[in-house]
Amino acid sequence: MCLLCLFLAGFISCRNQSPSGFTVTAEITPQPARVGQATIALRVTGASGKPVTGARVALEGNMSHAGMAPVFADAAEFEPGRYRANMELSMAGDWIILVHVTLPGGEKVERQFEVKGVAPA
Ligand SMILES: [Cu+2]
Repeated sequence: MCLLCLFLAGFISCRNQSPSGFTVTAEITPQPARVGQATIALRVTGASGKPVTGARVALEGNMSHAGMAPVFADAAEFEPGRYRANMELSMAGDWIILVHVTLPGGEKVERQFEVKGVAPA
């Protein structure tokens, strides 16, 4: 459940705080988002803002309407605690991106953020 999603000039930020302070912040380019390939960069931090390294991060894109197959993408770590994936946004409209994180210890955490108003190509 997304507690606070902010949409700020070229920056989509979603902070979901769990008791352990686990946070995922997402940034999507291009801005504004449009149909086609998007790059999603994620910053994963744990308690006290420490980067979470060595996690497995998989993305699942769903649209807000029913009857459409989800789009999947795996994110690769390119800097400590920062992960990046390319995702094909195949339709204009509102998307919800689920972030499945498997921590190095095997614990699974899920976060989500919204990408609203993806424009036609
Ligand atoms: Cu759709």
